[in-house]
Amino acid sequence: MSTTQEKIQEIEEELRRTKVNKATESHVGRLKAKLAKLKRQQQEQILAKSGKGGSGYDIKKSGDSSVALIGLPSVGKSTLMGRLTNKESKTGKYAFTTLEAIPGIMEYEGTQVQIIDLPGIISGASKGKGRGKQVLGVARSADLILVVLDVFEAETHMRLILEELYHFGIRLDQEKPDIEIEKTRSGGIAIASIKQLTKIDEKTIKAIMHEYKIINANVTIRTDIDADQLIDVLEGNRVYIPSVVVANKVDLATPEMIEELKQKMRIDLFISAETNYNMLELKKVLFEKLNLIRIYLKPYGQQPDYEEPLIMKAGCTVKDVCNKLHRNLVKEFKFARVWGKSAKHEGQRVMLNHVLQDEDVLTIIKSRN
Ligand SMILES: Nc1nc2c(ncn2[C@@H]2O[C@H](COP(=O)(O)OP(=O)(O)O)[C@@H](O)[C@H]2O)c(=O)[nH]1
Ligand SMILES: [Mg+2]
Repeated sequence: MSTTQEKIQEIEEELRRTKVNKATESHVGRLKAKLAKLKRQQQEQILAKSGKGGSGYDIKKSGDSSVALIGLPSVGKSTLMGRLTNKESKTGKYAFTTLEAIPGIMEYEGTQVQIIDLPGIISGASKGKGRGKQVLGVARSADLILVVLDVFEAETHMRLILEELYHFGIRLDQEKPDIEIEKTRSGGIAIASIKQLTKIDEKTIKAIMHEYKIINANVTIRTDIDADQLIDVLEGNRVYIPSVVVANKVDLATPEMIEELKQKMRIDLFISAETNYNMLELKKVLFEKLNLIRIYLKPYGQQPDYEEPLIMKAGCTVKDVCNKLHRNLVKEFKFARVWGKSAKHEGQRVMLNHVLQDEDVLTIIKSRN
């Protein structure tokens, strides 16, 4: 019997050897599915061994949204955290200074954003090295990941971070594939794709699904997916999180260096936590990327509350608002009235599934019983 690790290596070797073309596509798809299953097994074994999370990582969510700081040790995460929030996090000149996850609050335009300072991640973090499991665990539940790079090592750091996040099931800046799988009793696999599929064919889809023991199903695909994305959906447990990438310590870099880096990779902002350079701009970029909207609640027969808007995620519905306000509100809901961008006319009568937009005014009417 070979070990999980040996099986993984065998398949990775075969994948490297195999040229991808029409003739091999479905075989490659099946190999990738096998690989994903083995890696999940391996991950489960490692995480079972590495034990419980320990203190400091059960972050209580506060604020309207949360941002996790991810970067290698000593790139300036804690210094940056102190700049963005009203809370100072301990810093030091040696690695692993941050011993736990420290939350703070960043205020911006009436919105409270929770910023979470984390220990630096190192190579192998997704396999549990250097408290990697806890750090990545916090990152998984964040609304946004702020990737902090050292401007002098931006490329290598980015590669390492992307790899560790990927192995931990975090899909950065990827749209969640829209796929519905409805298992049936017979008839094989019937595929309906709304968009034209340019990266995967029917035979490969079926081969991968067979690998997950799905023989009969109606599959509806609304994203131009590739094999890896289909495997992600079948594996489940993946999270799709947007990111902002910053290069820190630019006070030490030359303009030429910065220009060269800009050409090579995506950096959303060059900053210096030490000198405060671009801090306001960073707050703005984070806020925009979080994609939040303001809803003004108007109690029945009264004026809207423009002072303290309810902060919601873009794309939210009246139901989401009800759930945020009170856990029984959905049950007591009769209808709502909306004024603003999402309303067809002022005071439009809407139900729970109505999608709201920034600066809408909303009145919720409860049924009396
Ligand atoms: N020159 C310079 N040094 C910085 C900057 N940001 C942080 N540092 C320094 O880098 C070291 C590590 O910072 P720290 O915030 O503890 O990094 P962390 O391990 O990522 O949390 C400290 O000595 C900081 O003073 C910066 O923008 N410019
Ligand atoms: Mg730190």
